[in-house]
Amino acid sequence: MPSISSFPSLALKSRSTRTPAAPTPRAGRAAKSTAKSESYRFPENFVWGTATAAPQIEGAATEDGKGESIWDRFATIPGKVLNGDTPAVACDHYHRYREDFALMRSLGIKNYRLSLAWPRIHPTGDSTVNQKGLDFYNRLLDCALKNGITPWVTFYHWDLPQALEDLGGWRVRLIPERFSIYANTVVRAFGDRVKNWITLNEIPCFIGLSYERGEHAPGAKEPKRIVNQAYHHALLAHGYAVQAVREFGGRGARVGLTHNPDIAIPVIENAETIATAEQCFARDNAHILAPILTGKYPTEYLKRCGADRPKWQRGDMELISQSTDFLGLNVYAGYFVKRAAKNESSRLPFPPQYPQAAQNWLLHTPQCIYWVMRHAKSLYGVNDFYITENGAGYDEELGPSGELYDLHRRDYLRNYLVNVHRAISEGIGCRGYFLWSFIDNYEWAYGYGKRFGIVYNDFKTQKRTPKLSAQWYSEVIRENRLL
Ligand code: PNW
Repeated sequence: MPSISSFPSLALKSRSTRTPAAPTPRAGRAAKSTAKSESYRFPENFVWGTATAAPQIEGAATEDGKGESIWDRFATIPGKVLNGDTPAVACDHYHRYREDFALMRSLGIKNYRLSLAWPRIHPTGDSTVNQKGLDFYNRLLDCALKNGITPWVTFYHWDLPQALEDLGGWRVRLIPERFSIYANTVVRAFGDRVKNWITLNEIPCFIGLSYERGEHAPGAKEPKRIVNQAYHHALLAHGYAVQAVREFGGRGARVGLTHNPDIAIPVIENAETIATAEQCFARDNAHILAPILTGKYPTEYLKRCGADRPKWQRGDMELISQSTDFLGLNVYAGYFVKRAAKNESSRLPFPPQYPQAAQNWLLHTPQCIYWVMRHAKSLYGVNDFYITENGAGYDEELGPSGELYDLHRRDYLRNYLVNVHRAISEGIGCRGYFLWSFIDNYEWAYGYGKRFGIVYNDFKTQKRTPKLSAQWYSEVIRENRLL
């Protein structure tokens, strides 16, 4: 089992090798400075974790009966993914999960958000089950638990079985119905060991980027009416997954959606700008948060859609808005708003020199992680949040002696966590934080070019090397405070 100390490049010290601080003669001063270093402490039961997703790390794309996913197909279309990278091998986690859990354990990571590959379990998307797919996840979950790692399982992180895309994909109502079969299968199979379930990852990405903008699999550019209907079908899938957990999840099972909202940040924190930001937040997320949390599409949203509004059937809104146990939030970047005169936009443009990570949407806006929870609490009364993703991607290489001092990532993460702490200190119920990602992985249309991991992966040799940020995060978890 690799321990942290088997990665000597960062000279990581385990707790036992630490020398206790020597008593200082100037006791008064020392006491004061110790008190100071206690700032940014997190609540006792705060959940610290890391996150990944099946299609981004597993590989083994055609092994043991796995069916083709829309990402397996999309990646082979020339020009769709940078460098023509495919998820066929990724981090080869399918064969290396034991080493990966050992590494996680050595870093002190006790919560792990992963997703299950639908096409591994129902290869053609109908009710036929691939036992070898279930066997794999049985082995994987057992291994995580043996290492003291609690699994947080996402049903759907974008890898639709290609066979279902061929039947119309998220455009058609058949897909949430098929999803319901899949959700039942996995909760029945794993509900004895999995108690934390996440229904869907980022509806705006797997509908908006995938069926409207054509940037993600299956690469479609549909008119508004079809897109709005696809959003509705995703909401139905969420409802079916909640139902599956309630029916088969057993004692202590909890479930929630993971959403990646557009986040308006008041550029000046005065009452009027805060109100403007909250209105923007309500409008931007009206098609997802309102139906799920209030059981209704807001009138303003339906007006905006006009003739392209989604159609729903009797019972849909009840299914969609069943009560959940938490709201998962993936938080990367927000935008600033100012008070605006009538007919003027409140949204501020980002100047060209504004700091960002290696993708143009990854702007350094740490306050957004505070405002997303404050807006959601204020608008919908939700007060159980998990940050199910937060992180930053860069172009990175190991240094000359095999180390990676990713000060850029440490700084990004720390600034966001300061804002998580602010939320908690104001009584907002943020219960946990999952760093995206445990390991560099398949970054969708960017292929293997953008690295989000706190563990570096050499995709040629599959050698894992924790970066400086892994050491930093490991100590943050151990101390339960920002360091
Ligand atoms: C999320 N955007 O995706 C996903 O949940 C992860 O699978 C992904 O690797 C991670 O964030 C980093 O990208 C996003 O364009 C992809 O705004 C694109 C956007 C947001 C989130």
